[in-house]
Amino acid sequence: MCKRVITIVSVFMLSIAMTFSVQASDLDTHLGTWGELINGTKGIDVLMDDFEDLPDGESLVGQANIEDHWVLERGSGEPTHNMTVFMDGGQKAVNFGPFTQMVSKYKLTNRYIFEIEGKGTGQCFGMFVRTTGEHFTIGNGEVIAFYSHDLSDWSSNVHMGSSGIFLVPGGWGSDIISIYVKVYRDNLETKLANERIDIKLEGVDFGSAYHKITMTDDGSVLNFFVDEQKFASVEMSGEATYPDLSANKFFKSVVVKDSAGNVLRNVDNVLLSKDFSVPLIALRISNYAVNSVSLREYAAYTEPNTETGDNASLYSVFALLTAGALLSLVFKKKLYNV
Ligand SMILES: [Ca+2]
Repeated sequence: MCKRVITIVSVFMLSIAMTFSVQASDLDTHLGTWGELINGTKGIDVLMDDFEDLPDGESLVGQANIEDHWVLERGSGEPTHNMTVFMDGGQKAVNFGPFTQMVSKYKLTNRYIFEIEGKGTGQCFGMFVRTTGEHFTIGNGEVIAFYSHDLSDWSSNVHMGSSGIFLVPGGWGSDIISIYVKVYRDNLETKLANERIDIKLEGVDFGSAYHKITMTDDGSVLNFFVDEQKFASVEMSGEATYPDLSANKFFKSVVVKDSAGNVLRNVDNVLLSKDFSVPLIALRISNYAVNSVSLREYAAYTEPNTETGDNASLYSVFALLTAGALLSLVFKKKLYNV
């Protein structure tokens, strides 16, 4: 009887442990070392909008609670240039039409998470971090917004934007997410070019359902997730300036790695802002649906307090010794009946 109860309890405990081990996502594990959310430059700890309070069919442009935190910009000349609220499966999302962008008003210097729930397979939707927020004026006098073609290579539609690193979900296959690194190329009149790294994700279809796409940034390493599973990291280092494009500082190079830590690409002369990051989303052509967008800031990174860790270890050892002493007393009493 007693043995059966112990077996049942053991199986129950084991199944709980297994359930929790399965549920701990890569993102949860990653953020486990990040500490507390803070009241960042926004004055609130979570800047999140699921668009559910906005009127169906209306543009984001003119919505005060959106424009308090985001700069909404559109190309001119076509009525399709819009960001329009629509009902999608019982929830409200925003359809980003051609030549639109939604740019954070904040230059982030703390650690932060930039996250969207998005759906679409257009080649020209980009989710950017580590931009300077500037529209560069390139050699031929063209001003390059983030929804603009950067004129580097007309063989691909996705070469958009001025600075930063951006993700294009589904653009090169419904189960592929592409990482684009903006780079400076002195031999080009436009100076702007891109390095593209495609990553295939098993079981993901960016066109048929909303997927959570997360970019985390601690100031030196970026981590990228789809549905909380990590698919890449980017290590940023060095410093460079390109006075013909910007007065801001940039990292010199990045190393892009897969989720297992294997190096996928080393990229030099990158245009990733060094001193701050302006996150944004932009669409050049086609359409893309965004169900929610959020920015969360965390305190600046500090080394873990190892003294606390040592104390915790000591407490554990003390607890084990105490438990051992109690058990030996119980057994002693049983065996020798003292
Ligand atoms: Ca929504």
